Amino acid sequence: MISLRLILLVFIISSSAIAQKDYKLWLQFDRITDTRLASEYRSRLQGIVSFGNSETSKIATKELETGIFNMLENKPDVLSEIKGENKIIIGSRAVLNSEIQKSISSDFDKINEEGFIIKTILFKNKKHILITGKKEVGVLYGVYNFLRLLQTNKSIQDLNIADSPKTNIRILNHWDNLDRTVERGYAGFSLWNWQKLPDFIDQRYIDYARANASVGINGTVLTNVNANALILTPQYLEKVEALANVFRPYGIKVYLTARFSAPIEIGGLKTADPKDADVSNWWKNKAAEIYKRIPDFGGFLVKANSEGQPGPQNYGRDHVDGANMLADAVVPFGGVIMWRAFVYSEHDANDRAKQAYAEFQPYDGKFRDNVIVQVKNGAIDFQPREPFHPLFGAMPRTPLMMEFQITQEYLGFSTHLVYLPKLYQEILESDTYQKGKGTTVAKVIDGSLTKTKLTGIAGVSNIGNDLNWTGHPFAQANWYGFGRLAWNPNLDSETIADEWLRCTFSNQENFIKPVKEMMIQSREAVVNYMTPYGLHHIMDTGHHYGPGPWVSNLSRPEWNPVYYHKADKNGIGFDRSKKGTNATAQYAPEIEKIFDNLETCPEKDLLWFHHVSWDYKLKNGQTLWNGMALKYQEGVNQVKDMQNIWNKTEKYVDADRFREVQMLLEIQYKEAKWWRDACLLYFQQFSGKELPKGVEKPIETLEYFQSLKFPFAPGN
Ligand code: BDP
Repeated sequence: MISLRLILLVFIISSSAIAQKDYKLWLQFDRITDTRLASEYRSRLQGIVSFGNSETSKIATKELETGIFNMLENKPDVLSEIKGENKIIIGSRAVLNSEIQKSISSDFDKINEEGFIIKTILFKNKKHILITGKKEVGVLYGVYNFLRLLQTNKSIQDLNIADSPKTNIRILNHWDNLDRTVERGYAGFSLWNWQKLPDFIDQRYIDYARANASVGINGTVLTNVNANALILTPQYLEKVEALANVFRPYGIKVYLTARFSAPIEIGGLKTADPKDADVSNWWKNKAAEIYKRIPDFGGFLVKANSEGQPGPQNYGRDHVDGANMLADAVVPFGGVIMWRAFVYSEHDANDRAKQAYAEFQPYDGKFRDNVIVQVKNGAIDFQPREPFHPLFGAMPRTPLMMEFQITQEYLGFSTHLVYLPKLYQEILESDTYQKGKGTTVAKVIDGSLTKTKLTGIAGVSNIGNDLNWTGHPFAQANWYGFGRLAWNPNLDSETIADEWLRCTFSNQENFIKPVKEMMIQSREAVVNYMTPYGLHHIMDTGHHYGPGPWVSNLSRPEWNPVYYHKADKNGIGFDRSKKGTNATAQYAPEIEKIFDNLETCPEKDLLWFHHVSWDYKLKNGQTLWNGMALKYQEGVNQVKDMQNIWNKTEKYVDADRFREVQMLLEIQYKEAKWWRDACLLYFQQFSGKELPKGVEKPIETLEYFQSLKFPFAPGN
């Protein structure tokens, strides 16, 4: 009996330990094992002097205290004045000791309102480390960045760091429904427990805010873009207010999605016409009601006249009318409207990729100052690879914000290890040529090109109530990396992977080097085994799980994979060149020329822009058919490589996460083969050619793959 209890106890303890490791994300603050370094840190961190007593500054102090304690097993004293040497001094400019404030006053010129300074200073001839910012939240960001120096084993000898976020709105978009299901969510249910709010504050809300603040995310849209008007009723606003109160000290503003027809659905009006005075008044009153509860409410995110959502076009008005009407409602309170450009119409089957540009580009310069147009990274829909969205090069007089998808709707859900910052970086680095060479997407969205004040990056969240937040332990890196790139769109994704690995797992070089390699290659792997050479949107219908290049029976043409790959006897690919839909003309002439010409079009985007014959000679000398088949195989091989790398990491990683990732990689390997076989068997019907040497023969038939059905695939 006793031994059974003991076993149970051990089980409980060990399973909560599993939860803890995974749960703690990149904020593990593991003991520093390098003894020389640890003792050096200890000698320099002999106490904390904290100026200021706001909620935010209390959090900053606590983070420093516990972070240092966990990493160095040394509880630093929290002191009320600066005595002796080697203290960490924290506080915003306004509350700092006046002597220190004066001595570093010119450093404040280097940062913006949310920036921070970490600097080794002399105070009364003694060395200390100062962490400061213009605002309290800057101090908090500084603290997390300082802790990251320790987590990644960096020197803290002579520090002189001044850093600021390059964009204003760094925001997660939660596609969370009020019933707690998450559209395209693969990590459980929504974190927001609406039923228990506002009175029950789940510790997870705090941990969520903390994780976001640690990478500089400063906004969250709580609700799905396919919006429910009920969130705007007092019953729910009270709950939203409770969340806003939790997030505020972490520098995070709350935003909501606005259902355009809300004035009818919850307001009792007959219309939602943006030009109707009652409608605009209804929104003005609604905004006032929200701001009364939540003075720092961020504003609204709107999906209008897209995929069946209501919008201004229902009343013969346009996007500008709709966005500006809402903008006027929130402007007295400092709110913004994030108006999405993700539109495509059932009345125009010509080329979906052209539609957002066609609809939005003519509105350039017509939106109010507090409107920012939110554009997906590519012109179709969050595919494993897309060329950058042409709108980024075409609306110089309109603030544009980036929308990335962090949740892996089209990239294997939360079972595939795909390191997305690599994809994000590819887009951010793309040259739009808007104002000549070097006008990258990053420069468009950080405002450095157009000098716009309103800038932002949104990420469609991959977070749910799974113990490990994101379903796959490595999907945590996508949340982390999104935050880091939102802070600075010019950061390098490999550096971010390095940081994340050290903070999340281990500083051992023998672990970091291969695993970083594995993360970097994972993005190309998924492109190869799903959609090589510019193929896109050939996922199975509705849920988008697994391959479905054969799907052709959906009511709207552009919902069918066959619309996108256009495979026939002559070849494969979507001709978007001048000879085809002329989508290439939506890019600046320098880019248009490159994409338009089969010879100069990058091969990675080949079938995105061209319909190419099966015998077309690729740069490596292979025919397109052979090259494509070999790419599918390469993707499978790359997953095998990833498995081999991971299998050697056992001694660096806790047993639970090791095993978890190992099992997930096994699924990924199985599914990569599924993708390869299903796609090649299907396309082979058109090419009529044998598989080249080096490509494994499928074991199943095409009919088998076509028969697979997943009625309960998650996120749908
Ligand atoms: C598509 C998703 C759909 C979203 C839509 C959007 O399949 O669930 O509602 O994007 O971004 O990719 O609005």
